[in-house]
Amino acid sequence: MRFDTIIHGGTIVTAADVVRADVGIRNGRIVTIADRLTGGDVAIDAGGRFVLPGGVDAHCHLDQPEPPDAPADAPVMADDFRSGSASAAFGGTTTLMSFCVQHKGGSLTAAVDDYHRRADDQSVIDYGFHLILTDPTPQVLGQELPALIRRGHTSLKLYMTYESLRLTDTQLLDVFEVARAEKAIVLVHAENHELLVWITERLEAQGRTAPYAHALSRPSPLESEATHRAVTLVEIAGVPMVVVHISGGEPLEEVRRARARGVTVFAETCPHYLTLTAEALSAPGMLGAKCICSPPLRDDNAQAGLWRGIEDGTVDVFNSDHAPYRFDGQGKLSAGANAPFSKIANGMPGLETRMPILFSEGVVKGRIDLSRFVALTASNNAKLYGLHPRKGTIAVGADADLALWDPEKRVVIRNQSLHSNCDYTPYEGMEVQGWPQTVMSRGVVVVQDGELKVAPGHGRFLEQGPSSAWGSGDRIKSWV
Ligand code: DUC
Ligand code: ZN
Ligand code: ZN
Repeated sequence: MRFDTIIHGGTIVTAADVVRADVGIRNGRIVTIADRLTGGDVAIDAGGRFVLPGGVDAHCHLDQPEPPDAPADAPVMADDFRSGSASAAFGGTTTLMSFCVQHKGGSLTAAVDDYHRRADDQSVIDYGFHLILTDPTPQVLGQELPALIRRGHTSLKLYMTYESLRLTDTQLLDVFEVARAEKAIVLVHAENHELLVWITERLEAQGRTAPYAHALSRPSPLESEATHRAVTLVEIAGVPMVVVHISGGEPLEEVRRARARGVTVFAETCPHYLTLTAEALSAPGMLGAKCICSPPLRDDNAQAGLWRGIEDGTVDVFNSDHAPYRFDGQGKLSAGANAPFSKIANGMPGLETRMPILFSEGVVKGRIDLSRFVALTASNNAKLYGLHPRKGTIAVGADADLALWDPEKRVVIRNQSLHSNCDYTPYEGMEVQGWPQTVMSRGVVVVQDGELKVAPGHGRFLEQGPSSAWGSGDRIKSWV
């Protein structure tokens, strides 16, 4: 058999196995996996490295527009699909899922059309869109949403906080009802809005507006309560849910308890919650603003709880929540050089460093094995968001999206070596072990030895199938 490319001399890692084998690629797909292959137009020597499925980062924000009525000084995202996707590829990720936001008073379908204009012909890796639904009007619930889910947008993100994005519990239930009818999966940002506004008002009245106070304004019980409430709502409505960006062991416990009683709920956490604490918000001057995100960074105990969840299988997916706002210009401090924490854009960059950080802190430090690493960074995302088995695994028929991973390579993370347009990384100076040497998307080398090898537009839009969470039948019970 002839192949366009063969990869030989590597060790293939999937979420199930670790095997020494060669990979044969034709027309962008994996067509053979065998002990020894010859006959490739191109032969790539993996040189004993790991051959991993390219990462699937199912939580990143790229070129996300602000609402039309946002003030002129509203922050602007540093990365569009061009820079964001390149940054992802340099860190071993070959599929990204970004968020297409409907603004209140606007059409969801129009938001999707606009987001295609922002993404198409820009990305260097394949990409899909979760839908952020903020205004569940009868038109949106009755027509636009069902049509968009049938067009392959089978995942919806819903917010319980942020004035411009949040839904009430009743609205959440209305959306869940449609999600159930159309077999979509929901991603929920779980924080108790009224509680955090109430605390923020008191902190501001006391003059405590510096970045460190952001963490005080959103304590862990407020996230646990909202997680518990979200679980209750999806349990009643009968729809699968991913609780996104879980910040510590306490909210994770709500997921554990829900699962134990049979609720179909999944857990996501992110690199910053595993490696940074709220201490980072107390950096001199306004530097702590770099690490403002929501839910906020917490403490060692919360981190230890998350690691337990990574180790025992409670955490399903590990995503960056890349939300890049520059420290200069119209970014983090767009509302002023000494802006109160409540006016500082939430989020930090992380697409490029996501896989190296989990490999280094998880695999190298002996907390998880290689297959669990692949499950967390690629396979589980592909399954949950209807992209499996095309993405997230190494199997005959799958897209040849691969990362040839050097497990020995040590890198001191420096923003100047990363490829996002953000002007800082929260991991500046952190040493990691493990970095991809070669990254391929549909059989094409995208990154090789630190160089980008494809032009924007290589990446294609991905229509999602139904989430694996729905299984084969009606096993998710509804109470109504
Ligand atoms: N929180 C979010 O909800 N989204 C982007 C980043 C963040 O910190
Ligand atoms: Zn969120
Ligand atoms: Zn996010």
